[in-house]
Amino acid sequence: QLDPLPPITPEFVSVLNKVCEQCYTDFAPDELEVSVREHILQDLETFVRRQFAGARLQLFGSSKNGFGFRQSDLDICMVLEGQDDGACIHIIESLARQLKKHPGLKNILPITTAKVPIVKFVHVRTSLEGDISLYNTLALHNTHLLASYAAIDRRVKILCYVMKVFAKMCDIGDASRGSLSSYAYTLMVLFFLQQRNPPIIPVLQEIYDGKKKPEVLVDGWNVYFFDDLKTLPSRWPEFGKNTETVGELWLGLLRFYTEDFDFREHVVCIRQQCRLTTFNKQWTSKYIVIEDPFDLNHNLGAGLSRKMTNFIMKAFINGRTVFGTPIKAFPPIYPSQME
Ligand code: 3AT
Ligand code: MG
Repeated sequence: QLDPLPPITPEFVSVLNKVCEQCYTDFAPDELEVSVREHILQDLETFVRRQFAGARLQLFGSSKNGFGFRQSDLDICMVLEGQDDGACIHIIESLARQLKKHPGLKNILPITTAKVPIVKFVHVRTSLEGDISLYNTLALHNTHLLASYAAIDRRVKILCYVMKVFAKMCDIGDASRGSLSSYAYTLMVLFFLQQRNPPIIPVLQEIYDGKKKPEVLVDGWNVYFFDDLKTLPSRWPEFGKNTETVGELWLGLLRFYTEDFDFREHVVCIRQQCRLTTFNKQWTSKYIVIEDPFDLNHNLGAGLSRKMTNFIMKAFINGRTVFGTPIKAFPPIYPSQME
């Protein structure tokens, strides 16, 4: 038998809110750290241009999406003006050779076998890890999408930090070791906030003038979303209606993914309000299905093994006990029961 748990009193919620807030204040970079990242980027661009005259470097990922940690890696996208994305591997190899000559960098490692070829490096003075990818244009757009959601409501930002801290502490947040990426967990938080009643955030990809959604094609996918956030209050009737605290929302999120959300049937999908099913997507043999908001063929959960899925679900279930709302019955939607 477990020790009796504290009741969910107003005091308890107040402590929980503080803990959530603290995930943000303890881990978010300050202005100086943000400007250091920009500085490193500028320096790298100048250096790279010695060999690749038309090169343009841009930060993306958590350096730009509003959910960065002090020690988050530097995700950099390189574009060569006047050239398309052919000969990627060749460019990555020659970029790596050039970066080896940069005195401020170490551990240069080209990775040309991955879906997105990259050069990894470590910035000596700050010990920040970084990678440069080529023509990773969709990632620039999904970064901007996440940044827009983060800018709508402070609770979005805080909850995404809580989720990332939780994922790191439970060791379920490293895609290179078979679990899910930070990006995937962020999508899970955003989806939950869209499904809340009343919702905290809208579906930005579904707000537009006229009958037809505008088409902005990148790599064959429509990357349109509503980003004129100043006018959102007049465009979205639900704006500001939800008054829950971050602590309540965190408990709500743990409950949502252990009790309400049916992983067998449904897809974590932030591009539409209407529920999308694994059957619609023909992704029924997968355990946790998270659809990329732009690249609709991309399931962020595709690499999960059955064992890892259970490990992740157990982290959520244990999370409920840790945060004082243990699950009463074994969840009927537990992915391992899916076979
Ligand atoms: P960290 O703070 O670095 O953990 P992050 O959001 O920067 O969080 P990553 O460094 O793993 O996450 O990824 C950098 C960006 O690359 C985030 C997203 O724009 C893109 N990205 C990452 N994983 C995927 C994926 N599986 N599919 C599509 N885009 C991805
Ligand atoms: Mg990153």
